Amino acid sequence: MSEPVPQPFDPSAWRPVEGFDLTDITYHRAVRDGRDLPAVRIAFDRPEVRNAFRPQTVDELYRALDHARMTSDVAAVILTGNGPSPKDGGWAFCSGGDQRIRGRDGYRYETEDADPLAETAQRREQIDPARAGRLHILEVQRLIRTMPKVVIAAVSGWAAGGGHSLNVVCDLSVASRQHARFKQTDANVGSFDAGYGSGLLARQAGDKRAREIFFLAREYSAEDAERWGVVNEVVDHAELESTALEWALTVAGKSPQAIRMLKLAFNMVDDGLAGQQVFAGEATRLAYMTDEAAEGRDAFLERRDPDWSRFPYYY
Ligand code: S0N
Repeated sequence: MSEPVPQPFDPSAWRPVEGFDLTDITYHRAVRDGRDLPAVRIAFDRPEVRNAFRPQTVDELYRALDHARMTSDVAAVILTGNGPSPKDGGWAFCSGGDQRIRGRDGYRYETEDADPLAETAQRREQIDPARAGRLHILEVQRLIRTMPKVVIAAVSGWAAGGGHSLNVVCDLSVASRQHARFKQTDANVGSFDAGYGSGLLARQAGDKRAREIFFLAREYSAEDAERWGVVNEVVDHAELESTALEWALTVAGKSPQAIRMLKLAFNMVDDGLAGQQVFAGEATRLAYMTDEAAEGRDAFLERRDPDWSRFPYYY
């Protein structure tokens, strides 16, 4: 008898988020004693291909992340990969773009068993020219990066290619000691994440190490990833999601405004004017709450000169 596979996912701790018709990911809200907790779990659900993403996957991922962004009582998002693979028991966080359909992003699978390479008339009809060649995983990266909430990668298995980059762009990462493995395969398959996937990796691991990870595409372990700064902590596989949830709830115990400002401040130094714009939007929102800003607005509406005398030039 083989050992039972330890499952990091505890179904009793989560309920499916309603209103989503999903095929490629799962989306859950944390619950305890019948009450919602301020954390959600989004998981790739294509374990038979090491959780590679196709356009449908990316669309679903974006929708779930954006819903989490706009849900006001959600403080943190856990991003992970379901497993194990029904084929061979392997685990994956995400193995990046589905190489069978890369560059053919206009394709929409109607059935799971459709041969992605078969150029049938029926398949050609499924092409949406508006979507052809879309690299919209980068939109997901930007959403993770700019959403004013903490996104935690729970690396349940392989993080390869675009999946490696997704781990890099998450705010915090916890990795499975037994199953997490890392490999930046982009250059093996003629692909290159020349944005966050390489730039932030160099920030995290150092420039030489990041070049090694991309140029040599060697496999590295969860312990290596922790030592190099690509993940925060390595835990036993069975404890992966309970650890991620504990972190999410710890974040939820902090001041929401402070967490928002901190995340956007961490980003700003690397994100140029785009980062400044996101940070500044939050600063403007805060400024609107002051009596000083209200005075400017009211003076305009009341057709009088503003009276700034109550507001100091120096704090
Ligand atoms: C992950 C690896 C290392 C795991 O190896 P292992 O454990 O030996 O498993 P395999 O036997 O290789 O795989 C099991 C089954 O899963 C299929 N599969 C695995 N990965 C993919 C994939 N990415 N696409 C399609 N299928 C995949 C295998 O074929 C196998 O299937 P069966 O059982 O039927 O034989 C190893 O699998 C591996 O190296 N995978 C490929 C990793 C990779 O190169 N990914 C792509 C890298 N590039 C990107 O991700 C770029 C995409 C992207 O993010 C992007 C960024 C910027 C701009 C555009 C894009 C874009 O969207 O393209």
